[in-house]
Amino acid sequence: MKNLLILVFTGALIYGCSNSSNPPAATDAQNQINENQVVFENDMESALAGIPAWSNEKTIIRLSEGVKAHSGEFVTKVDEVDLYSYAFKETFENINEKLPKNVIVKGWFYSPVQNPELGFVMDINENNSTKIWQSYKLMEASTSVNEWHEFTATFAIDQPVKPSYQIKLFGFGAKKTAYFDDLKVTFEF
Ligand SMILES: [Ca+2]
Repeated sequence: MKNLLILVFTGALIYGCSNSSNPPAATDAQNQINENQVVFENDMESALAGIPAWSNEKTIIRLSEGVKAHSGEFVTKVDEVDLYSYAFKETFENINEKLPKNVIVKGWFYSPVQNPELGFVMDINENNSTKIWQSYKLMEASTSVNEWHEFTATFAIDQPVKPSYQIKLFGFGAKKTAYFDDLKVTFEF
């Protein structure tokens, strides 16, 4: 009985420890706000565990020195090797029964350099053949470097799409380093 108690206690400790270093996926929620809105949020903290509808985990990094993450410790990074960030990637039929009219991406970016090509992209494709492609420019000449900036990219889906089409949403750095954190994707129907 004593052994069993120790075992149970150790188990609780291990569970407690792993739980504190890897917070539960509460912030990776998909929320059906109402019949006209579905929201996906991701703060990158649990991204390495693999979250449905998100991909490109190799760009998720833990920031330890210098730049601080906007939330927690984890962000997604683009650079000369990884041109595209961690991405939301899903087919329309897996998001809702209806097809979206608008997609709104809110998030935060951080760039150590002026980068006029830094953008957030919506790519809608059929079997990897692009049907709609839009990029939202993130930096103006007056945008400060080495600081987190909030952005809101609104993409109108103004051409016919099919339920089987896939949508990808990601940051693009044109081979320069930048970080993204705390993405919130809202589909409006
Ligand atoms: Ca984070």
